[in-house]
Amino acid sequence: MQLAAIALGSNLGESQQILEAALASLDAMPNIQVTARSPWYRTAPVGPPQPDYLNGCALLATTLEPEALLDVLLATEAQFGRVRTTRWGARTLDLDLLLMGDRILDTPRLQLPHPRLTERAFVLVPLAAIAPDWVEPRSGRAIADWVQAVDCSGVQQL
Ligand code: A4P
Ligand code: MG
Repeated sequence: MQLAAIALGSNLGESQQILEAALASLDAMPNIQVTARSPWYRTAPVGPPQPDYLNGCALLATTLEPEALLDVLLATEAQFGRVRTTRWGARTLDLDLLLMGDRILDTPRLQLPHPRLTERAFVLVPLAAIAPDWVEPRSGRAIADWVQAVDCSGVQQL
């Protein structure tokens, strides 16, 4: 078993229902258990002008290898109607793999830890709510430290 941290986001459609359904769908898989989940947060969009997002994070216990877990996340996005248009554009469901144990991976398909994890309040605030002591392995600094280094004013708990 490995522990993985994922980020969930949506800013199109019935976002809260979509996020809840995505978590339930992941938890229903035989090789994944959702062991912790953050509250949902309304967040100001980063990138091009678009509606506010709902964001949250969850911890998954899984026997899957990172690449296989990414496949599950991409399939779950597709199941909930994600259509890729512009990079950083509006989406019904975005699932990012943030951390998996202390693994570091740099392949074209998968970078671990997620390369923008330490810059983004919409990821760090929910992650700090459930995993403040998790050490980001590239930097050696805990999530609780990273969240103090970003501007969290655009992130409001529902
Ligand atoms: N990929 C590589 N590493 C990873 C990883 N650790 N987790 C590859 C997930 N995917 C990873 O992703 C493109 C490809 O990245 C995947 O197929 C996978 O092979 P994508 O989800 O299609 O692309 P994207 O999400 O449009 O682009 P990108 O650069 O991943 O955007 P982000 O970083 O996900 O940002 N503002 C607010 N407030 N809240 C948000 O949630 N999200 C974004 C998207 C922009 N602004 C936002 C939010
Ligand atoms: Mg993404």
